[in-house]
Amino acid sequence: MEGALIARDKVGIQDFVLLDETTETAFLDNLKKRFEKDLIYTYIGTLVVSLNPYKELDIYNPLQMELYMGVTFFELPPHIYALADNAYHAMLAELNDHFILISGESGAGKTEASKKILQYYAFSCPSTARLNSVRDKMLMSNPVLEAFGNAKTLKNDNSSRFGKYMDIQFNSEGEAVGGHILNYLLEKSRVVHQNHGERNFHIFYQLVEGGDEALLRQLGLEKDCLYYNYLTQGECAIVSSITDKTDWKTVKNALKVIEVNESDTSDLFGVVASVLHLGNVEFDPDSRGYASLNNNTELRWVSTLLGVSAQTLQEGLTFRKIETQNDQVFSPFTIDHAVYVRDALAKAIYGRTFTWLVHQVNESLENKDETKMAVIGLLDIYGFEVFYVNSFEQFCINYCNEKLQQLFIQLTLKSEQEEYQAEDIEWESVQFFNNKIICDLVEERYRGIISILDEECLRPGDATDLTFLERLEEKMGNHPHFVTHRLADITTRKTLERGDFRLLHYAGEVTYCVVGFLDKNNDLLYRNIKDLMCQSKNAIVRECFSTMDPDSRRRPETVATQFKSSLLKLTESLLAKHAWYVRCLKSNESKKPGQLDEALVRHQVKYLGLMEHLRVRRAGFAYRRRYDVFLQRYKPLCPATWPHWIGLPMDGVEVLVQHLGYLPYEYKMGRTKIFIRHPRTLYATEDAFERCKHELATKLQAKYRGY
Ligand code: AOV
Ligand code: MG
Repeated sequence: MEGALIARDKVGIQDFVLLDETTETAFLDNLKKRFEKDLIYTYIGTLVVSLNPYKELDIYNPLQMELYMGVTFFELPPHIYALADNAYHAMLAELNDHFILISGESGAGKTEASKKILQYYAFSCPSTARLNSVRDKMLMSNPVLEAFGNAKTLKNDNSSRFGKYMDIQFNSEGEAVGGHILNYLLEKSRVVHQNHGERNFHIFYQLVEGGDEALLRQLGLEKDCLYYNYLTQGECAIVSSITDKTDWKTVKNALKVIEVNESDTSDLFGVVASVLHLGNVEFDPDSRGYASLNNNTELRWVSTLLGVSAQTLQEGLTFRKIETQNDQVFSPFTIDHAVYVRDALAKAIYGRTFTWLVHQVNESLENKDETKMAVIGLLDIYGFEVFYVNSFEQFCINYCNEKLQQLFIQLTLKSEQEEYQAEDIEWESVQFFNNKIICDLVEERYRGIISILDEECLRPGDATDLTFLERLEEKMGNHPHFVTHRLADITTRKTLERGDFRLLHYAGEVTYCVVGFLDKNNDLLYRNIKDLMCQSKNAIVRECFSTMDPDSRRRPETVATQFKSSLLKLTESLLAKHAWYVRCLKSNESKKPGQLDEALVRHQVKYLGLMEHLRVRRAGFAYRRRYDVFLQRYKPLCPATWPHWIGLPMDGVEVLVQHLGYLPYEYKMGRTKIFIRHPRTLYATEDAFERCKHELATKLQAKYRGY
């Protein structure tokens, strides 16, 4: 599993570890050469680099899957199946938990990779008739969660707007017996607002486009996406690459597979429709300029679908009732305020329903009676993203990517170091850019951006987004990764607005606009609206609102703090597992098939730390392999080991490499493995092996011709 036994071929090198030079140019040349031949996967040792081809390749069929089952890592051309298969067999052999970290920026191919891995397990793992349903549920959880949690953005037509970590649980027979999903921070703001060229979550369009007449009538919906305010802000409701109608059928079927019953399904569509109706609830100024409902039809639909009183809902959207000891005071809303409350309700209903859906998937995937032996976790989270305007959501998403990069750094350095130590081999360290400084900047207690944001959120009185920015400026001072208008030099100042701050992330700089930070972090909903939802006759809404606020007197944790804690928990659990990596690269910004934008790819190679990873792999010893495996492959090269070696594999390897003329500095003998310093040494051995095979084959042919 550790290093390639594959020599150069016409289509570049299959493992970067075997490149002659470790320059960025050589790295990119190799990627390019392979990409031109539709070879999108290349290894760095056991890490898979994947370059998005933006076109369907015929490399994911059952025949291919079969090919990769049970073969050692480097016997076949690089493939994500090889990684999946090796993680699986390692888990079975070592009886411990593994996880596959799939990372890369938005649109690089993470979600596709995670689906391919899941499909591979569904195909290749043994299964009994009873366990087939677990397999189907696992596969079918994808279209459901994607419908509700993915959307078209400017970066990706099917962009994940939530983070997902899925454990696949196996028994000792290697059968998949259950699963569990953890979801991270859904980008709820999309429900009520989409930037130009972007869409709301897929499910809305699927329902409107795909729902049959009877269902739409029952939900009071028009068969026209353009009719709905929440679907039209991005001005791209219909996109040719997205097949809403067909996807609707898949989702409906998938809901059955994951055991959402008819009544829940009907309530679920009720929620989706109620959000659309809410978006069309509009306000006009009354005689005093306060908000009054301009049309009751949409509100009545919301009240019907959610099973709540229309009167109370209308009141909740237009004024606040403040109870004093002897009196009731009515405080009417301005139009902006009413819109704000309406949107907050839409986001809350949708966000909580999404969490309900994940619970539902988990219940159906729950392993009820099998003994779980170990798990393979799949991590597929929203990738690093930079838009023209970046807000609280991008701040959270990019912070999450910093954490994953930090995890990668910790694990790759750690495991490499541990291996050398375990094998008693001297270790030469390689310099990394350690992004811990940026993680700290965001998350450090009392001093980090999240803490300062929370303080402002809790500060009574005049706290605003701009006072938050001022506090940041006071506290961050001259932090090398933080810039604002006030702290910037003249050249930078031109590109920064007064309400912006800029973070120099590991993957590049991002300018965040502070507008909405406090609000989104607080994510508050008025008490009376919450109470109303607790009385909803829609079972999902009732459940979501009554069970999720167990202690309503305590102020809930802010969004960013909750997110930070959940990422911390995730990191801790992942550190206890064996890691495998897929690093996804985006080939071009315009989603064009087969096109490679060299500058874009080079930038990703840089910030993902691929060159450093490669150097670490090669620092001391580029290649290592267990004695028995090495001996088994190369023993024909030495008369003393061919056809059989009697004795310890380690001694056999020593005899073999002496015979091959390895110089002392070229290799080291560890406890269980041979370590080879330079790929050239291995090339020579591999070339000799190829010649030897050829000679043997010729001899055999001659022998048969003789008969
Ligand atoms: P992401 O998950 O990394 O972005 P996706 O996996 O959704 O990116 O990939 C984006 C698009 O690229 C897909 O919809 C496909 O059209 C194409 N694509 C990706 N991988 C492949 C592949 N192996 N073969 C063919 N096409 C592919 V995000 O969720 O936005 O961070 O947030
Ligand atoms: Mg994705």
